[in-house]
Amino acid sequence: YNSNIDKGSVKWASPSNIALVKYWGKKAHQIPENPSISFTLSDCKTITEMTYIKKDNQGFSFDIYFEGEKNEAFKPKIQTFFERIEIYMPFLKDYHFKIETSNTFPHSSGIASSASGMSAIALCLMSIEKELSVPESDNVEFQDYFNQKASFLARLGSGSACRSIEGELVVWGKNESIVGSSDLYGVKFEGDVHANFKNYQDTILLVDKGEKQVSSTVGHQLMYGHPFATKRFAQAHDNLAKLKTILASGDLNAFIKIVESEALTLHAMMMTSMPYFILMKPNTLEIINKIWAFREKTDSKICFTLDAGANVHVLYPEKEKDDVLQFIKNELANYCQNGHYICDQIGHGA
Ligand code: 2P0
Repeated sequence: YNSNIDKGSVKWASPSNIALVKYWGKKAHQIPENPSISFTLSDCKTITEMTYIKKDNQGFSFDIYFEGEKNEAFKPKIQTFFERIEIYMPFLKDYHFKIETSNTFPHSSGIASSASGMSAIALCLMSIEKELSVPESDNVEFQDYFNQKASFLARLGSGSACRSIEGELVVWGKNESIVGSSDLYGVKFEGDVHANFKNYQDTILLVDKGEKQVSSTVGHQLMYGHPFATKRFAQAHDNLAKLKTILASGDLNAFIKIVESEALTLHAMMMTSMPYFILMKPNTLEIINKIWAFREKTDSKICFTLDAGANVHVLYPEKEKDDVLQFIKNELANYCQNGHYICDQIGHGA
């Protein structure tokens, strides 16, 4: 690369994602124990600007600013991330980086910002790599390389982040039914997707905005020696293969079964690990029951999924938007902290 460039700046906006088949359990080097698939979101994003400044002494350094203020809390995770990727990004050691970042969703909303945040930094680093490259390339093959390596790097920051580069559906983890799938990076789901899933909606109900008691990184580790681990990892493979067929057929009843079962299984793994823990709150269960009751009395195809937290992601077809938003406003909003929820939908990537 061209190390004569003294200074430059790049900027990316990268979205969050919500898993349909969940990643829960990993091996060394951020390799997942099972494959996962997610909807890329559209409006919930991290916006990151990265300035790089040439320095004389060897070894990378960085400062991070979150919403305009210098932030020390994020430093250790990014330090670990840079150490993991240094070998793949040889220019890192010659620069100081100023990372300025903000989210489109409210801070401490309980929405995981690691996927959008880490993917945004990975993309910035790829753009810097491109600017420093001689000669600079820009063709279709280069774009594939760019996205794949961005996803590869993002995975080393946070596993789920590797699913935030592209849209609308991304698979991460080797699985027989998905050609080209890899444990090392996310790949755009290239299978048939029925029109029922076009502009699929995700309204995120903010049940608990507080910091959760057990981090995902610790949760993943508790899958080592977990009594149900082997069965769970096999089940995820099976559910991904089934979901591939469902995405093509547009069978929304079958979609609901897989997605809700995956969410509850994720939390069942938490409740049956040692030490055990519970991230759902009473209002999480109230909302789930309300969703089930609504489905009983209408012909709605609304369903829920959960991340590693108490918030509920309400998924539904675009054509039900008016009815479901009315239902959420009337019957679910009062279970949310300060009545807050965020309307998002499936997106196209960073
Ligand atoms: C997922 N989650 O598939 C699952 C389901 C949360 C629930 O991946 O340790 O922040 O940084 O690799 O990616 C959250 O875990 O964990 C997660 P690390 P990550 O989205």
